[in-house]
Amino acid sequence: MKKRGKFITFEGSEGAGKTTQINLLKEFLSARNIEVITTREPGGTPLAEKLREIIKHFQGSEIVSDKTELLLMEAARIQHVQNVIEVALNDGKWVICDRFYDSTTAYQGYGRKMDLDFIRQLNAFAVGETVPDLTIYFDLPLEQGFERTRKRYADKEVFDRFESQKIDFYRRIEQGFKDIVRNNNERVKLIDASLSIEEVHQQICRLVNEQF
Ligand code: Z5A
Repeated sequence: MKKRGKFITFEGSEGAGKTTQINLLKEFLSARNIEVITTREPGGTPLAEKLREIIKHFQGSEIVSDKTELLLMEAARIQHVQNVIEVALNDGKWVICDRFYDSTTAYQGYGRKMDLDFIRQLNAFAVGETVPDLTIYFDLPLEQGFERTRKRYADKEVFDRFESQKIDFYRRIEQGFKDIVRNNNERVKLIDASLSIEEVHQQICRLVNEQF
């Protein structure tokens, strides 16, 4: 039987640099002959990607309840864990995932002000034993993240359901992530995401070398 792979998740606010760094970590690990898959949430399977589209871009006069958003996130996660993450880990591959259940705690729990204990139970129901071996939290002042994504927004006429939220929503999420880091200090490690792309990459490589 193959040795089970490692499961690494990246968390942080919008524009923190997660996607950029996931690609660099994949290159770093591949150069060490480690088989890696990269994936994202919500999404990662055909059905979960359809749910992502609905979660992010549903338009029309019908109001999307926060409860619906939460359950769609978890439904997408169940598909993803079962059909992609577990399969890869059991096959000895490492999995790097852009956001995972800490985002649900931060966005739906702190951001949408939904019951944190209920979210903890739902997260556990969705993932079972599939918990990350390491979570890297990208610490970046909100304004700096907004500045990084500003160019992307300049050409946009329609914003998705998260991009159109007010600053208070994002402040609550930031607080949520800070609490998650403090309460899970064995699993969740904070890096300074305000540095250059190369310096952030070096911090991540150091962490990965230390942990595994
Ligand atoms: N969501 C949720 O509510 N509940 C959940 O359970 C889950 C998710 C799983 C997914 O959106 C949304 O779903 C998200 C939370 C919610 N909504 N929000 N906000 P997404 O996947 O579209 O968005 P994102 O995860 O926030 O990713 P992002 O905006 O693409 O940011 P990123 O991946 O962290 O950053 P990046 O694309 O790598 O970099 C952004 C720009 O900065 C880019 O131009 C880079 O070239 C630049 N960059 C990157 N690093 C640096 C450094 N170090 N210096 C300078 N510039 C840099």
